[in-house]
Amino acid sequence: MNIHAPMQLKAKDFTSDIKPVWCPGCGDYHVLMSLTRGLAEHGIPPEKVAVISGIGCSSRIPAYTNCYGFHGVHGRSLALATGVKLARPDMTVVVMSGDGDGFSIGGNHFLHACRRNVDLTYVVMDNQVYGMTKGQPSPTTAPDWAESALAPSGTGLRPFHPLVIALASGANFVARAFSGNPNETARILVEAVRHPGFSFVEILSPCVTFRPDQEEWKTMVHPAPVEPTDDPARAARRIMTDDGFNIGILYRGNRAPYAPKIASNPVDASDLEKEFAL
Ligand SMILES: Cc1ncc(C[n+]2csc(CCOP(=O)(O)OP(=O)(O)O)c2C)c(N)n1
Ligand code: SF4
Repeated sequence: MNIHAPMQLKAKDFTSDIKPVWCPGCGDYHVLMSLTRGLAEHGIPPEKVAVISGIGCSSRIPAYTNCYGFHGVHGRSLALATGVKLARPDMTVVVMSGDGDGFSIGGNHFLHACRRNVDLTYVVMDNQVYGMTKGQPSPTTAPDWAESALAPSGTGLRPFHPLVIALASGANFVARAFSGNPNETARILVEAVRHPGFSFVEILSPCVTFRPDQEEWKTMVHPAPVEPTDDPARAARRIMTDDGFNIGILYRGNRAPYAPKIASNPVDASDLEKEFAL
């Protein structure tokens, strides 16, 4: 028997029996479906997968999977995931975040995770709003969105461009998906998980409660009209000039993942404790 051959798994093998509490119609239901389908297709059993998150509606996802999980603190999922992957390189580590969690409080961690290129898959469910805390603008909100009491005339601020920032910071795989296309999203997630190094996938995932205008996204998304490139400058130019609704794999890099040598004689924690004793 070839123990390295992918196993025949089904999406339900990755689904827990906890019922999601998202609002009816939230895009995150489809993201959960795509994630469990994608992991089944990848063929690694749930006990070899860790799903790590921060805080937000989107970050509830680990509880709804049957994998190892960590629902961490706001904006710090990448630090947790980096630790898990470096300590257990045999695990597949997927990080699930929202645009507030990932680009505001977690923005600095995002830059350095791209730069480090540890073999992680980072998925941000972008609904251009803070859903869990009732609809404040996030870093990806358009400047003229004026439905929040906190910014009644819009923020007037230039939105953050996650895909270009990921490229400029060194991410090794960059893609955009739409929650309303779960088969296509599952396919992109499989490729992201299989690609070595730091893979970043932005999933446009509507918040039906605070951004009902995002209903329109299903008519606006379209397949990216170009093949993925391994030239980051080319990918950045394309992404900077697209309409924000190009769906597909946009960049596949060749950088070797960061994999530090684990010391053969690890430090004993009790020795460290003695050094710092007062
Ligand atoms: C340190 C800290 N600051 C603020 C919060 C409050 N908070 C919880 S979720 C959230 C925003 C979540 O937005 P996003 O990541 O976009 O996820 P969504 O709910 O839209 O899926 C904020 C500000 C918190 N839990 N912890
Ligand atoms: S508030 Fe928005 S993001 Fe949160 S569960 Fe409801 S629809 Fe989804």
